Amino acid sequence: ATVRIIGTPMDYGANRRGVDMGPSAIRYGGLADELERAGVESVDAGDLFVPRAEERDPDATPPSEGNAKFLREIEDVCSRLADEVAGTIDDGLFPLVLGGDHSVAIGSMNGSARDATLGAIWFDAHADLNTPRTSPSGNVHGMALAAVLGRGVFGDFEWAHAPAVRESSVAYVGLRSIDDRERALVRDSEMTAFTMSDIDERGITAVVEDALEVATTGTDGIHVSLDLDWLDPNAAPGVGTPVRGGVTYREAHSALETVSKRHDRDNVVRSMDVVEVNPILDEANETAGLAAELASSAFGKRIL
Ligand code: DIR
Ligand code: MN
Ligand code: MN
Ligand code: MN
Repeated sequence: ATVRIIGTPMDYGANRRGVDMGPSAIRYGGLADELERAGVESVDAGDLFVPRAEERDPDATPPSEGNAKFLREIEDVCSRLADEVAGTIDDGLFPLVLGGDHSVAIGSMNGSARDATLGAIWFDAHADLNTPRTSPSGNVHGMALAAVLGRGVFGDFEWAHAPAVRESSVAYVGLRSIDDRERALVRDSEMTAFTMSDIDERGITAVVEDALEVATTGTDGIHVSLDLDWLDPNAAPGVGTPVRGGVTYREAHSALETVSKRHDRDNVVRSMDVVEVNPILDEANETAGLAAELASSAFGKRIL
C-alpha cells in the first residue's frame, strides 16, 4: 500500500524544546528518497496544525490529580491526529506519523484502532506507562502508553475509545530505563516486556519475532511505535532523553526488517510512528536520517 506521511510537530509532551522540528528534519534526512529506493510509494500530507506553546491558553485546565503538562493541548492535537490516521486507513493508505514527542502515539493509535482490534510493538528505552499520579516529570511523553490503555485521567478522553489496545496485545522491545513507581506498573500489567537483556541473550531477531507474535495474536493488525531513544546514543544522539546501552544501528535495522518480512507475509502492520527526534540536540541530522532509514526498513527496504 502507499504510505501517507503525516507530520505532527508537537513538543508539548517532552521536557526539551526542539522535538517539534522532528518532521522537517526527518523529511530533510531523506525520507521520501529512502522510501522510493525501497520501492514504496508515498504521499506527504504535510504537517498537522500544532499551536505554538507560546500561544497556548494560560488558563487551560490542569488535570484534576497529579501532574501532566499541556494535557489539554496534547488532547486537542491527538484528537485531530486520530481523525487523520483513521481517514488515511479508510482511504486504503498506510499512515506514517512523524513526531514530535511520543505523546503523538496517543493520536495515531486511537485513529488506527477506530475500526480494528489493534496490537502494538513499543520500541523504546522507556516504558511510557506513568500516569499524572506517578510521573516524576509531568511530561506526557512518559505517559503515552498509559494513555492509549485509558488508565487514570486518560480514561476520560471523550474523543478516544480507550483502551485502543488490549494490554495482552502490547509488546515492549528494548526497555532499559523505568522509573521506580513505573516498574510495578509494568510488572503488574499483562503486557509483554522484552528488555535489553533479552536482546543480549537471544538476539534481536528472535525477540522481535516473539513481539510480533504477541501483537498479532487475536488482533486485526498492529501499530509500530518507534522512539529513537530506543537506539544507543552513539547511533542516535539527537533525542531529549538518551539512555546508554541501547540497540546498535545494525540491530535496529534488523528489527524493522523483521517487522517488514512479517508484514510481507501477513499484511500485519496498520500504522507506524517515528518519534522523539530532536534536531537541536542532533549531530548533523544523523538521528533524523536514521529515522528515515528505519521507517523505510519497516516498509521493505532490502540490501538485495
Ligand atoms: C520518564 C522519561 N520515564 C518520564 N520518559 C521518557 O518522564 O516519565 N520517555 N523519556 O520516552
Ligand atoms: Mn517513548
Ligand atoms: Mn523513550
Ligand atoms: Mn468517539
